[in-house]
Amino acid sequence: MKDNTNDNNENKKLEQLDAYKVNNDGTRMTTNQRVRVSNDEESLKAGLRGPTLMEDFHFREKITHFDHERIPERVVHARGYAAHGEFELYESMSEFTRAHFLQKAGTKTPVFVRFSNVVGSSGSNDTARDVRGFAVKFYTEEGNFDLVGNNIPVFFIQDAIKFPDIIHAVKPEPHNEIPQASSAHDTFWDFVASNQETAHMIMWLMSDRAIPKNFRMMEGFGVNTFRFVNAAGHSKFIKFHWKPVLGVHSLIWDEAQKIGGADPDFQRRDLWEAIEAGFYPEYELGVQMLDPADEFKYDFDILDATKLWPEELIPVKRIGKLTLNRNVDNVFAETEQVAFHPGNVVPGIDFSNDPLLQGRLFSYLDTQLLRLGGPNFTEIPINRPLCPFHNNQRNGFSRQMINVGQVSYHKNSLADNTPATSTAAEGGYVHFPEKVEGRVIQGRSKSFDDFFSQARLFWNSMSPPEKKHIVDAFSFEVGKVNVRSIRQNVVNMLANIDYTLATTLAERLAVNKPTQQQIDVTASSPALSQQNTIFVPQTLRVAIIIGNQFNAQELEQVMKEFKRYGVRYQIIAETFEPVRAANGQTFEVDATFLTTSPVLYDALYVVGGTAANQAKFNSDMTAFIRQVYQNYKPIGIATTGVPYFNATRAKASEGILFATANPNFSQQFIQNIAKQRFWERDIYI
Ligand code: HDE
Repeated sequence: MKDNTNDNNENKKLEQLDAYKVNNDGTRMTTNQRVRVSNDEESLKAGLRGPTLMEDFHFREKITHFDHERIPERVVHARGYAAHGEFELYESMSEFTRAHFLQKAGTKTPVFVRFSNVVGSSGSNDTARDVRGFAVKFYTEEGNFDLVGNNIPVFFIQDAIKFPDIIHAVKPEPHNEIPQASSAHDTFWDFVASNQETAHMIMWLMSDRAIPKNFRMMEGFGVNTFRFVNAAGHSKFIKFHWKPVLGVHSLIWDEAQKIGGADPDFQRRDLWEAIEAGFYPEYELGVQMLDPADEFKYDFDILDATKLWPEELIPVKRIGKLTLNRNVDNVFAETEQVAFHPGNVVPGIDFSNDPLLQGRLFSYLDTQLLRLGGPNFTEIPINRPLCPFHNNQRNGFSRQMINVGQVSYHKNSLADNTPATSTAAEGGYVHFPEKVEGRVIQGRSKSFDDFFSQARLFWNSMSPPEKKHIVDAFSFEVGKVNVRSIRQNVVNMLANIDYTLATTLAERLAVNKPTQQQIDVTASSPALSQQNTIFVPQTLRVAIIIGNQFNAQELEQVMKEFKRYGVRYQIIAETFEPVRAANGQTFEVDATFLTTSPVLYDALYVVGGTAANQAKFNSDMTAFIRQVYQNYKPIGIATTGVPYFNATRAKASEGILFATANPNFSQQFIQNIAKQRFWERDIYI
């Protein structure tokens, strides 16, 4: 079988979508019946001041269509953003799986990826503290394979039957529909303390992972345990991972909240702009593989989705790269109508008995029936497989296929028993013949009972700044809980994970110290700390704050270095009037102090200078510098910028770099930008 992108790198999914695209530019307006419209501004009336007439079919069609424009938003993951791309395999995985798109090194498969927030409604703020969805649809020659993951490797609950409960608890409270896109409220924390299998997941949720800097710098995880099955029928248990090439980076809470106001579309804008600028987001696909003989080798149950497989125990093998290289043409048609389903697999990829996964296999197809209005959503262009599909399913709302012929049943003699089923050798999907036995029972395996060991493993793995962020996040979130007994229950629960964490919170939240002690786990997993991630300057964004009468040569030298390293920058000034250097050279302004905000940048270059309203300029400069300083970010100070920095009373410390008498300024500044944060900084000025 051929791969789905040809030698010219044309993406077959994009070609398929082309057939459905309509461009209205330069056309005449018509109704949906193709009648040319003569007037689109005045409805048909009985007299100029009279009532509108029923006969006005154009008016009725236009209004009716508008009235029906909305579809239900996703019950979870409503806020999302997507892009097209391709997946290229590094090496053949035929030893482990028969999936065709994983057979030959270099095979490219078109993909569509939708990132999302879980809790907020579709218009909510991007930077809310939340889990992020990372859903990938591979359009393979054997059909669509959906890897519907999150940016956190574990989940809140162990059995899908509790999914409506956790979601009801975290969504806005039903009596007043408050708060939007936030877990910082009574019902969520009541659920947590009443269902302590959530322990591991809430440690991740309170960590920096839940406020990713953007979609390009976060990991993805399949969470549930799947299987690879090879041509000989041998299987491995697997976990899927996505590893971002630019490393895993996060916002800090102060920024996340302020960005929510300054630019609620921060993360979708970031993705859109990176792709438009040719900085294509890249992620490596990794798999952890476990021989079925080792199923019971570890102190966690591999079917329990509240547990991860430590990478130090079971290594992540990187098998290919995903590149997002094209934005959508129409967000509704593509991003909103795309329908993911963990049950969309191809031969060679199979399921485990993870009770969360088993429930998901039911839910996703079911939810699309409501959201997309019936069973024919697989015919919507973004959902169509690349290969033709044939079966005896018929009719339903908005059917588009015109199935010809007399026969729509199996088995038959009239059509020579076609469409015919296929054996495994012919490419048919044959479920892995796992042996199962047991009594019918509503219960949970004892091996799922340890809620705290991995929660503590996670805590042990955090660096000091990461731990501080977790304590602060708990203080914020549980501090928003009104009912004291819930705050107490949460603190008591956390004492199982870390006694010091729990007592610090008890003090901050004015509840009693916990009586229980933490469990005895000393292990840590370095792979879990963002301190050990990749730090590179590429695609980070610098704010250049500037007046007039600066040194043009100095500025140009730094901007040249930015370009060399793929660092993006914006020139920010008092007005949009081009700024003028001491030598008369002018530079275009990208934003003003009014139209942008310091929290939107990764680093700051203080150039300074003169301005028409010097007092206002000085005050705007000081506020900008202080905010960046307090967010631990790198600051570079040009020779003309020194007085502005001094005026803030900020301390010259690590991450604060002066150009004065420093021939290596640009190089060092780039290194600081790559480092992103200087946690040792004393930010209280
Ligand atoms: Fe989902 N989830 N989920 N989920 N999920 C949905 O399907 C569900 C779970 C995830 O961008 C829904 O089409 C159950 C884990 C993503 O369109 C729904 C359980 C993981 C997306 C649903 C889970 C996910 C969804 C809502 C068992 C990480 C967005 C709209 C407890 C591996 C996909 C929809 C997109 C969406 C059910 C748990 C990831 C209701 C029952 C674990 C990324 O079907």
